[in-house]
Amino acid sequence: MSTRAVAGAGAIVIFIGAILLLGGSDALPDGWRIAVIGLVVAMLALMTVPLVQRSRQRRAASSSPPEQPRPQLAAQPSATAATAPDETAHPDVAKPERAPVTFASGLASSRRTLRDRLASIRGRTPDAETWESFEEALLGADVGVATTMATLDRLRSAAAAAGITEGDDLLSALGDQMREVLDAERSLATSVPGRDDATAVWLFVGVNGVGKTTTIGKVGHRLSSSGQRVVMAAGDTFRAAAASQLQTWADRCGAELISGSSGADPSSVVHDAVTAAAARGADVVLADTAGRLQTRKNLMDELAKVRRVADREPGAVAETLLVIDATTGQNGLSQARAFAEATDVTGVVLTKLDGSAKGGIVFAIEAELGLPVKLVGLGEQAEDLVAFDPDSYVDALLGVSGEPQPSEGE
Ligand SMILES: Nc1nc2c(ncn2[C@@H]2O[C@H](COP(=O)(O)OP(=O)(O)OP(=O)(O)O)[C@@H](O)[C@H]2O)c(=O)[nH]1
Ligand SMILES: [Mg+2]
Repeated sequence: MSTRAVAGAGAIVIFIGAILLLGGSDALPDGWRIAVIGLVVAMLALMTVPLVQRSRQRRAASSSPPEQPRPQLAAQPSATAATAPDETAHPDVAKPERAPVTFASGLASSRRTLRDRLASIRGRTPDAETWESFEEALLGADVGVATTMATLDRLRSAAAAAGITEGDDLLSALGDQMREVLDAERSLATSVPGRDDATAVWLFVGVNGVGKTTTIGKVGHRLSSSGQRVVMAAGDTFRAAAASQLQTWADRCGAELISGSSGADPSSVVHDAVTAAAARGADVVLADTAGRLQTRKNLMDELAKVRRVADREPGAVAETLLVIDATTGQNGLSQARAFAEATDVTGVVLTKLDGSAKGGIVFAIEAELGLPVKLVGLGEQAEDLVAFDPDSYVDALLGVSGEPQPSEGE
């Protein structure tokens, strides 16, 4: 029965009871009088119970602490700032010491994969089996069929011309040949020729989850540490958590973040960021963009528009960096082709090389597409970004010189 019904019935019973009781002592026999009194008392008690309950609830509510925000579920690794290490989250917990990440240590697993295959080449006269081992080794490191075949053809000619009769010399010749291919200019521009006064914009593009936002965080860390003033543009307006992920990185390196509302035109966000950066005299704008499939024409057109707008006064696009995940394999090549067509890519950032045995993709990208690999991601921390160094790359990959790293588990 509801509180209202009880109150209504109670009121009627009390009213009738009062008339009967007050109507005169003769109106009711004694037995009935006692029954009516009992009924009235019972109804009064019934009506009081909900009132007492309600007042108890009110008292409890006023003395309880304010409602806490609900704990967030852990986000997907590629989806939010939770993927970025947050030192401020546990200020009292000392970070464990960690060996500095080096290019060679990042290539350890690629080298491990290659080492056994290349071992069969060393110390013996090259024969059909040697060439097969070469082919397997290069394909296994994700150099790709076309580049592997072209490389081995050139190597055969070079070996014949130089009269090479030792497997070790053949490996050295391959190293030389790779260095020749990897001779691109790799510096990162902070100005555009003829537009020195414009604010430099570095645009980061690529498919979903390759590490664009993380790379911006790492690059921001690098630039800020060297005294540059950085503004970040949250050009990924597609994914709700993208701006807050970038905000975490911006906070960490003291950069300013310019973002727009969810679903806003990414071009306008980048334009706002460039305008703000120019007004504040910042050195470079690092512009994030939403991940997109290279096969989606409308999304590639959107990217071309972002680039055009970013390149307008007061900004100038100094770098368009295509971010490629080293674990993706040969699909990275088709990504590179499509993005280069849409946005004039000036360089490649190869991420996640730390978790990949496919370091050969670098060679394929440069040999087939002529795009310089400028930076390499070797982990998830702010410091885990190094410049690409062709000599260390060839040495680490082929084991031509330099001893295997202790981290290789030897
Ligand atoms: N091991 C390793 N992980 C990396 C590296 N770079 C990025 N990651 C991780 O890759 C995941 C995706 O990184 P994001 O920066 O969010 O990738 P994104 O390209 O911005 O993703 P979308 O915006 O969703 O397209 C995160 O878990 C990063 O921590 C790297 O060099 N090494
Ligand atoms: Mg992102």
